[in-house]
Amino acid sequence: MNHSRLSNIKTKADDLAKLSMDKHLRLAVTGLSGAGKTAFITSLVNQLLLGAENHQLPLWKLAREHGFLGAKRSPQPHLHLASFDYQGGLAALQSQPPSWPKPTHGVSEIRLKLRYKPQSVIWRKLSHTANLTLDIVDYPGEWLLDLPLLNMNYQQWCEHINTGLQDSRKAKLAEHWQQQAAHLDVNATANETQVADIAAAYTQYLHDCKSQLGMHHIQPGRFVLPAELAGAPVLAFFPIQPDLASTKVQVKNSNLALLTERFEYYKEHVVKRFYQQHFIKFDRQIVLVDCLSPLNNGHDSFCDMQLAINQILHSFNYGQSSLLRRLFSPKIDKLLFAASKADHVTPEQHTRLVSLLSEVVADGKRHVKFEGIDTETMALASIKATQAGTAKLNGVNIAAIKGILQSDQTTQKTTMLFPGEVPNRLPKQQFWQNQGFEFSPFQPPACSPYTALPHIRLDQAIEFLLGDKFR
Ligand SMILES: Nc1nc2c(ncn2[C@@H]2O[C@H](COP(=O)(O)OP(=O)(O)OP(=O)(O)O)[C@@H](O)[C@H]2O)c(=O)[nH]1
Ligand SMILES: [Mg+2]
Repeated sequence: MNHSRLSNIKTKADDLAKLSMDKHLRLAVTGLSGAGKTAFITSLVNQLLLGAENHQLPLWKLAREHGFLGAKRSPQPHLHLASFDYQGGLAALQSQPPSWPKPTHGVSEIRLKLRYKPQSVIWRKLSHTANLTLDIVDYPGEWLLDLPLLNMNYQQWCEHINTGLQDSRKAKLAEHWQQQAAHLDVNATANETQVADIAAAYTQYLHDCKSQLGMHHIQPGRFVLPAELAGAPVLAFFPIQPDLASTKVQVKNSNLALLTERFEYYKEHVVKRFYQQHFIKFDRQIVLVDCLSPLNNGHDSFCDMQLAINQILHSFNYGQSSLLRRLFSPKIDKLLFAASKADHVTPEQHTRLVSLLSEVVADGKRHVKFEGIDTETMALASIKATQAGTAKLNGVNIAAIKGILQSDQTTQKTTMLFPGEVPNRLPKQQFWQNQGFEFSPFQPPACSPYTALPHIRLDQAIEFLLGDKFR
């Protein structure tokens, strides 16, 4: 064989090796509003960008064995989307006093290219280094709650909202909107102004449910965080009494026809588009659940969080799939359930937090396991804001946490506290009557540009979510 043919074959083999060494992974970071998605993404990106210099990742095998060479930001795939504001989040964390990255108001994405030494001997023979492209999308948690709407028609949605009003506290907040809605003649010719006014009252009701009751079940989610849809007629609808909402007997051009049409338009053009653009193409998923804030807010808030998170899990695509099938119809094949903000409780309570989370997500987990996918449950803190220590109570040493409470931002006073015992099972009503839980938000830690953000088990999460990709 002549020299040029040999080198040609070698180039082709190198190209082939390069092709198979360049892997791609889309990570779904899922969670209700305030669960800690943006903090997780910020910390994950930070840990990866600090590369081989980051010595805070002992539970990630690749980093432990010096196989991780580093990461860089790459141009994101969708040019019409905002870029994830990593720099903004980091600047907030590094400011004096430090503050948390801002709540999310729209979709953004970030792409990282990770370079590593392949772990398997065979791959290493083909190439000394390989790349993994990692895509992550951030979005407001509220928008996720709209996914279950895709399986409902207008009347079913009215029934769903009506059932929720059996909760007396919600019913109280709904009074103003319902009084206004009672004056609407559903069969009269559509009156856009009246419909817009009632929709505004319904939107206010959703805001009140969120701020006063700590409820997550805010539907439609765009009503509270409309982004570019603010003021658009697609957000001017609301649920009515289910018996009046039949989609079969509708007078043409009536108020009912208008409400139904807007509901369907919202599903088709807002929810489905969001879903198709961002939610059907994932390979791995982390579901972040803040179990602690609802423990503060009471029984109804806790049940509402549980229902919301389990409903959402039915909206994703799960299942094992071959390499070829993954190219055309990717499915999530590994899912991590993570109890976020674990730095709010003392370390020996993390096992209780994990047991609690397992019960919270039991329904969704059954659904996912049925598809044969690999799941794990853990407690983590993306950005660790407290230190574990001990405090003396009545002469006895008890485990405690210490940090600067968000409420002490001006004085910067350090507080040592024991937040209460995390229940290891789904708590009953009595939990809030007898014991309760004192969850107080902490200021983030003082962060330096030269060291990675402090965390709890973020490396274990990386190992589970990405570990097998580095073979
Ligand atoms: N102590 C502690 N607090 C955290 C951590 N992660 C998030 N938080 C707190 O939770 C708040 C909400 O976190 P985000 O990351 O903004 O939550 P999100 O899921 O992105 O919320 P949306 O954007 O509203 O959907 C933060 O502002 C912090 O107060 C953590 O690891 N430790
Ligand atoms: Mg966010």
